[in-house]
Amino acid sequence: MIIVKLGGSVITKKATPLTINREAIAQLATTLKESRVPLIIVHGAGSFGHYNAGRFGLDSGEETRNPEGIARTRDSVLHLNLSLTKILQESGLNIYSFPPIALYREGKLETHANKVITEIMKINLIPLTYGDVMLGENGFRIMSGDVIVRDLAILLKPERIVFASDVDGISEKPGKKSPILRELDRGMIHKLSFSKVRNDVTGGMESKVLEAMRIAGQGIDVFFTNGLRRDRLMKALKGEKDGGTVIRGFNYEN
Ligand code: IP8
Repeated sequence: MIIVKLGGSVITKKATPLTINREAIAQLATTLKESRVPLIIVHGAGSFGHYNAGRFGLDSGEETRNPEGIARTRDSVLHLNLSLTKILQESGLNIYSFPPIALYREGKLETHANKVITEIMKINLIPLTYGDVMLGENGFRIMSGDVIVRDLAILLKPERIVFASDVDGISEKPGKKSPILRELDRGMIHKLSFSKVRNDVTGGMESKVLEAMRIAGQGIDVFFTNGLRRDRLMKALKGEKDGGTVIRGFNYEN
């Protein structure tokens, strides 16, 4: 099984609030279908959730007590989820979508999540969940889809993880001049610098790379690929080189 994170930068037009990227979703749906790999999909909130979370000052680090902010952010995430599910479904992917709260209790992934996902996948349905405003241990907070991917990876030990965004992979510095790294290892992390995060309340690429390192530390390969490019996404799904940047799985003891 492979866990794919469909980043908000692929499925929405990040610079335009509340706008989905219909063409990109239809194209990636075809690639996902053609890959024929058993999938779990987690999607980001893009110009839906991040827009409203930003507008109402909700932050991933802190508990939030703004009922209108929570309601509006959730509403926009649900809207995106429904639109995405519909397009994936129309492309022939049989999606079973559910909110992450179905898997968590007091901010922690429950072990019964394993059974939920296994039962869904047993009959060739594709589990789909998403970054959301979640009820955690101490009230509501924004939970990034990246954190859900990390928690699911640790619980389910998939073959690999694919983070799909609108760039080809990770480079040492932001900007087009710095080439995409084929592989990234622990020792290189401190050398990386990231562009300033805009329209994103959960920390953008930097926090994604940190979550990816935690996943790789469980012995699972993590790929960063461009979800807008069919060839690259397909290679990453298949675990082939040139799919983007890969962080090879390792064990902390080594
Ligand atoms: O886009 C963020 O999820 P992400 C969730 O996966 C909300 O980081 C509600 C902004």
